Amino acid sequence: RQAYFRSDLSLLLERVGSGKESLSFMRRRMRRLAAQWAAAARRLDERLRSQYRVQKRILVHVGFLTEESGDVFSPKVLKGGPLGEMVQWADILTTLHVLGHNLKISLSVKELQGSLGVPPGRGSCPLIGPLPFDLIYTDYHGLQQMKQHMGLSFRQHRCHIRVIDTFGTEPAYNNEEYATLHGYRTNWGYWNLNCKQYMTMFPHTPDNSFMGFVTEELNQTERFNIKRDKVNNMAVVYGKEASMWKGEEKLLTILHRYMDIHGTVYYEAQRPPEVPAFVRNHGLLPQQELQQLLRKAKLFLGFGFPYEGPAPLEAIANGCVFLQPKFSPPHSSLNHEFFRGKPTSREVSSQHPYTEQYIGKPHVITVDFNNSQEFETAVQDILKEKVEPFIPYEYTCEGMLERVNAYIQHQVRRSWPGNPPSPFLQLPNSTALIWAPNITAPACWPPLSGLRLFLSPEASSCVKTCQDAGLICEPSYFPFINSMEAFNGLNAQCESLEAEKNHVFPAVHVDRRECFQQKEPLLFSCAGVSAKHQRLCPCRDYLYGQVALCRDCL
Ligand code: U2F
Repeated sequence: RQAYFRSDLSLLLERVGSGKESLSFMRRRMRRLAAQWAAAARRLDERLRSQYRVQKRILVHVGFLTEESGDVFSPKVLKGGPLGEMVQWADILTTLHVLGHNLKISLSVKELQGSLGVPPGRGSCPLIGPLPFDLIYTDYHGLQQMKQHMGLSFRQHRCHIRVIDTFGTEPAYNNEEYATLHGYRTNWGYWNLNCKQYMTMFPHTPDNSFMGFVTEELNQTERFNIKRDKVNNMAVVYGKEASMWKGEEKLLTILHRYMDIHGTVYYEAQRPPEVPAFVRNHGLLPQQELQQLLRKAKLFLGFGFPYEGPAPLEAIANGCVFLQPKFSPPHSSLNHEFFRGKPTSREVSSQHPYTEQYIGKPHVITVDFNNSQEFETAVQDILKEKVEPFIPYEYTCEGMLERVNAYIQHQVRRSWPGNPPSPFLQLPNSTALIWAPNITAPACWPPLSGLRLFLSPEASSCVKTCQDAGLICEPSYFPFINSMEAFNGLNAQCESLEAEKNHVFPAVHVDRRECFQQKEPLLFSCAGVSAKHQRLCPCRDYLYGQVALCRDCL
């Protein structure tokens, strides 16, 4: 059956239900953004008219909101707890609904069992017959619950699962055997999925798929009003909990010399939060009122936590400059409590690396907050600068619909690792290789026409190598470049060739000129890095403002 765009959200709102603060928050968000989604759907529908889009049967099982997982988030919705996950799930559900798919929502293990056809009272009864869904979106909690309740059929059906995973999962952590043998085993990882099945909140590593969320867009009148009403010396501090402001009195005092400072810190009537007296604290605001505050403010100031949330994008979308601390050394699961145990070694270079790397100046200023002079100069510069509201296309409704639609229609098993041949062509005056255009490329998505192959410098990941070439690493291409031909084409001067399980392979040992192929397809990794190896890196182009998609991807 064909999928048709939907602009009416009432059926979705009904299905989400209420009864929990988290669900009410999500429904409020869906309602508020309804017109924006409808307009985006119209535009994308126009553009994709010629495409036949298959309607999929989709189960969405939101594990972290189930009572069985403890649901620690819902009671904190109105008390300054994390809302980023709720923002994202609301937007995922809306995207799937608007794209016209056949959606079932599950918020408890009982509903999950009902949806999967597991008879009640039979905890780990295997699914009988085929899976009644083409795709299942869940999170790590949900994955655990599914494994428990699908029994043996979990293995058989796991390629249909997509895991919403805020911070991402790297291949070395995902492969159980390798993680166990090499110290990458964490509480979350080792599910042996294809890493593209993990879908992140920001495009952290191309090893995973970038799911994202949306940011509220402005119409012409709102843009005009923002220009008219901006208060040049008004700052809002990022942080719903007083703990996020702790130890920052010195910087706040400096900022206060130049600007009026506002906050949205949650507090209980009898216990006002511990923020300096000169701060105007509004208490935790409904999302809509926070938007209004950001429309007036010139500066949105982060003190380092929370990491990688939606709020800086909202601030930038409303014409604020986001000022944030640089982390030196970067924070990661190796040196920071918050990331410890997360299945990634990614180095977080600032509070919000996405805004630092993909947006940058004049919207985002990243400085060393230990250097108060640097901080003060940044504030002075911001006061002088005029900044327009900005949203990267991938964080608009249209961008999210476009991306998720491409995943749903194209990201199928055949585009995932196998062992095909690899005919290459050297690009003139370049160190890169491309797929020979006269040779029929095997079916792959993203299409192989986008492939550019590089040999990384030593101690450089493929994420970095591709980035330095203005491209992005594409893990789906790894199986096509895991060959002697690829090494030869890049003039790697191999003394020998062996196949081993290692998350930096295919690669060349820098001293011994030994070349290594990858033996375990699940270990193909863009993120992997080794001081002793030069890696073979498959890169591709990407659309401006839509890093998940290549030029020929749509
Ligand atoms: C992130 O979670 P947070 O919820 O802490 O992220 P924020 O960026 O602070 O805010 C999320 C939403 O909260 C809203 C705001 C954002 O969309 O509009 N909000 C509000 O409604 N009222 C207010 O007064 C202030 C904010 C991240 F998203 C999670 O994935 C991480 O787990 C967490 C920790 O790093 O950070």
